[in-house]
Amino acid sequence: MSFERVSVIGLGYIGLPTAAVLASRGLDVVGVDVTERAVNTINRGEVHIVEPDLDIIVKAVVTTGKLRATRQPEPADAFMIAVPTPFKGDHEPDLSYIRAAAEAIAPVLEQGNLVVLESTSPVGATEQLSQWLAEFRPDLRFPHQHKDKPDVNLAHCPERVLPGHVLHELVANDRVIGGLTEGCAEKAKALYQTFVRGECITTDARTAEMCKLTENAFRDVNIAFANELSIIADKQRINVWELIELANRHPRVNILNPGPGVGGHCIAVDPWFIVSGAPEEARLIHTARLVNDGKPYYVLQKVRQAADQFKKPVIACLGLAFKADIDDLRESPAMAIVETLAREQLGELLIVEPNIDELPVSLAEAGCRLVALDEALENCNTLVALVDHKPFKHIALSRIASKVVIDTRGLW
Ligand code: SAJ
Repeated sequence: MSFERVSVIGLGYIGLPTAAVLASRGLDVVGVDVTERAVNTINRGEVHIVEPDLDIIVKAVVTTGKLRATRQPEPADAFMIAVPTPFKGDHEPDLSYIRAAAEAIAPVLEQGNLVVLESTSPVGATEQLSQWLAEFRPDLRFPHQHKDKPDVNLAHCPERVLPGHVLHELVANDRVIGGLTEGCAEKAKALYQTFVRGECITTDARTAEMCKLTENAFRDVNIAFANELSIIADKQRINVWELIELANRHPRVNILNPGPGVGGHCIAVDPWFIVSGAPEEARLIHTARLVNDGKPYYVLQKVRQAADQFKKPVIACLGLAFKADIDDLRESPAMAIVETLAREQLGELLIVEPNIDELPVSLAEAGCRLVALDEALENCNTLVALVDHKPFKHIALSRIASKVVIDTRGLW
């Protein structure tokens, strides 16, 4: 199967880099997004998200006319769906964005098309997508009904790129491609081989769905181990960083890093999809989520105890992002901690976040100040390290010796 025109539905952190890379390989790419601002920004050759080098490649492919954004889906050979899959209040997966994408592309689907679901999804979502498409287009044969020669081919190929390294990992990582039929998987493999240098391995859709969830749950469980260990070590008056460094000298031990909690929209979300699919069985995965979600409360308790020692606590909070050296504050445990401190009015809050120019409204309105690192170090009596951004690693120990320090990332 050859692909000349590909449509990417959802131009966010995954969709836009994917669209740009496909376009840079010479394919005609039509990006579709419901947000007018995103569409207009991209059509000017600019980007609405922060990711190293993405601006350069988007500018290049928009200038050559290989990438174009629109709000209205158009016919194409293949459709790649990269929309959010958040969870609802009860941690049940919310597939409404996938359903909306299905409804949007259904009118332009044609015989011979390929539809790939890239969004991280619970087991069964690709089949559900096939059912939705069939409802919208009863005139076409879909693979959940017709295993032999469906009119439209459907596969799941979960994204697995690390924010901050997306353009490299999009091309270099191996891809797991799960088809609703073997033919669907082979057709999707042909699409990915146009831009992936890693290996493209085919399987069925359910295994591919579970594979992505497994990768992120594996990391979550391992971080939970480190986070639990940090609390135990604290109680036993042991330095957890030294402890982990020593334990990791064993040839078969590799403990991850404790932190203030797990953030982002992947690791803290995807394990819940496993739990909701097998609530009785997923005991360890469920507990790991609770351990990681509980860590910010432990950090808060430490800060309260520290602030209690001062008549006028001046608390410097280093970092707001959900992890090091990015500007993404969404689902960030550091943000949650600082917001609670601000609400409780424990003292003066000095925030240092070198990757943003302005504090989020919730913090600005609560009277927090965004300051430079030097100013925070000069004026604070309590120092809380929440993110291991590069500039924080170079702080001279003599500058913090007289402060009460809560180092959640093992910076010093
Ligand atoms: N974290 C720790 N300790 C560690 C490692 C991470 O506390 O030792 C925290 C981070 O500070 C952050 C959170 O975990 O708050 C998640 O960060 P991350 O770097 O582990 O992962 P993400 O969310 O940026 O990206 C993950 C990646 N998945 C895996 O590494 C298995 C990425 O490959 C996926 O594509 C991405 O999720 C996704 O989109 O699903």
